[in-house]
Amino acid sequence: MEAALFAMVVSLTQQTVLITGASSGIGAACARCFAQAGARLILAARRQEKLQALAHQLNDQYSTATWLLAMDVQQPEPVEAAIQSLPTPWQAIDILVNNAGLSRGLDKQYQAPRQDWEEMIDTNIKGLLYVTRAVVPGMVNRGHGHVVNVGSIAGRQTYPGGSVYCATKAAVKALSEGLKLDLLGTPIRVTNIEPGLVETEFSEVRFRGNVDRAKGVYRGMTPLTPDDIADAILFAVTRPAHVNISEIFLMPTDQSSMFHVHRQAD
Ligand code: 8X3
Repeated sequence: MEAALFAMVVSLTQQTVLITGASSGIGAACARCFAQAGARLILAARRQEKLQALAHQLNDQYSTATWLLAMDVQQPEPVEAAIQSLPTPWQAIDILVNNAGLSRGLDKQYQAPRQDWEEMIDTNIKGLLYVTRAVVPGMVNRGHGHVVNVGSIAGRQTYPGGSVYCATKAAVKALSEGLKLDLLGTPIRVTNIEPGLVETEFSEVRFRGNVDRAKGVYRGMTPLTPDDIADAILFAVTRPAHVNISEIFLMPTDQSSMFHVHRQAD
């Protein structure tokens, strides 16, 4: 008998997926994408109203079972408590998407407000670590799991005014590599996804609600969408169990590096 050409891909039906920062952008797109693929979702974010609206929508559209977690990843004890307090049917998390992250300002390193640094470091590095620390031991005990960290092109190239944000994403790259090293010998997989320009609330948050400045980031070019990133993550988590997609680096066709973006004139 001929061997099958392609090994069976992993099905997401009834798999439990925890997504942080699920209320908008890439997190919400992952929720929709995983829901469509049949997963059950633990949606975590600070903004509960947005999570509730998303959960209703997913239930209507795909009959998705959801559990909502009011969680600020910057707070280690509450993160630990939230994961510990999951009801029994929700405790066995199969996939963790560490998506919660933000950027604040574009000030020079020697001038930036210290508070901006703290928020980025506390969310993008320490928050990711807190959630990982709370979830991965269960994966190891059950012998099953996949951690997806949302990194960035900013973890590969540093730009003026972005040094602390870029440092946090370089840290996500190192933490992804380190987690994979520490999990060697277990079946747990780790993926770092590194998008270039994606149009989300990201720039609005960076510029504290200055919509015009935020829109200028994507002016005259076609950025990636949150759905593009969710689609790439879906690819990584549905590969056969022996395949670990360690990194996915994706950019818009209109971008070739942090410093090279093709823009049409207005
Ligand atoms: C966001 C990408 O280029 O806006 O992670 O910093 S960039």
